[in-house]
Amino acid sequence: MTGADGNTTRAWRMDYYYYNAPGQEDRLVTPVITLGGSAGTRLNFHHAYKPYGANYTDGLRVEISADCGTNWTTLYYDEALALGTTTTGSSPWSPTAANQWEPHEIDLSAYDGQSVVLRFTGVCDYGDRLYLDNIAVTNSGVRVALKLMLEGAYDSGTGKMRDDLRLAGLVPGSEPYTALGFTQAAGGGGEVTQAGVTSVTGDNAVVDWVLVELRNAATPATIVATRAALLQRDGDVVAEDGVSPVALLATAGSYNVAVRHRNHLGVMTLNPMTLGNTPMAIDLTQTSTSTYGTNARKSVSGAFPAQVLWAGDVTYNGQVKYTGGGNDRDPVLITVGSTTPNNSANAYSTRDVNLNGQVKYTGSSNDRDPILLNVGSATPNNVRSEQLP
Ligand SMILES: [Ca+2]
Ligand SMILES: [Ca+2]
Ligand SMILES: [Ca+2]
Repeated sequence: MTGADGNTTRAWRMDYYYYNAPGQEDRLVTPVITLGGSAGTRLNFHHAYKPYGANYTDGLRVEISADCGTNWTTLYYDEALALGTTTTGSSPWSPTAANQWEPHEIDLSAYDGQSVVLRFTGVCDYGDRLYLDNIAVTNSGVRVALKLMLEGAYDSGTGKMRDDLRLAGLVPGSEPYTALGFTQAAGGGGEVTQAGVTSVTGDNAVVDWVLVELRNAATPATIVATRAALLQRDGDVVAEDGVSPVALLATAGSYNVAVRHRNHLGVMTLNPMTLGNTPMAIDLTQTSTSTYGTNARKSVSGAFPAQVLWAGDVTYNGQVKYTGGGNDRDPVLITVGSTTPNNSANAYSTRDVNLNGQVKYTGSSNDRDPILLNVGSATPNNVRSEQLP
């Protein structure tokens, strides 16, 4: 037969001309497809069908399931004359020209980041032959393979971050940034971890959520697209499946890439980068990766020296501040109790500066000292500002 590109092709066929079992449904079901690391996902396919008449209601239904087949949502359904792609040709029919195929493009953006199953169901009514071809699921996002270290969790003796939050079962299944008031754009926000992701141990264990941003190259204060993502112990920033590079919903082009954290100062690449569907590696732990502003990252020495994001912005207002109004120290004390400064509280909180799952004001591994350290121990009234436009 002739395919949608005008060349000879082979295709899925339901032979309703010879198949006399009205109401019978036959299905083509895909394996589980992960849309982790996919943005602006599209389903494309072609179908071809010559109606036998209005009374022969052969049908085609396309459905999607985000829960492994328990519930299905219809993406497309047509039958009889409406399903037809031609009126010419004899029965039993097969396509003889490219224009006898109808192209479909269905927006699956609502399923970005999830795992889905698709199924194509032919509904028999003893009419004429139905054909299906060129099924494709595509990721139309811009992709980045980011790497970064958060000071609060970083161990320069091992070159990895601690995953204390995960070990304590504190990493939330849904991204925390929307609720904290961070700006979202182009479909960012509402990301949810796929099943089992926070059970992974070792170098790829989840440390916390971060927020990735694409900034307009000409006016980098403008946030074009965002995506909340997961940070692994070895610094890789990955999508909701815990594996894939992050995809953002934007057209291929030039962007500055910024990354934010709920109690660390965010950073942005100094130079715009040409981004597309092939993941662009951006390693923010390296001095050689230039960042916007002055001292945007902290240099940590040790067996594994690295550039890390500054810890201590408990109030996530873009400033690390130890004294005076709106400082980052008082909220830590308030959490443990103003009259009980030696207490501690187990929580997933921006007041847990060192990301160990515990808010603590005094004693070893407290969350107050790192704030002072980052404004300068001898200059407690200083303020350290986030270097973002
Ligand atoms: Ca990794
Ligand atoms: Ca602050
Ligand atoms: Ca802590």
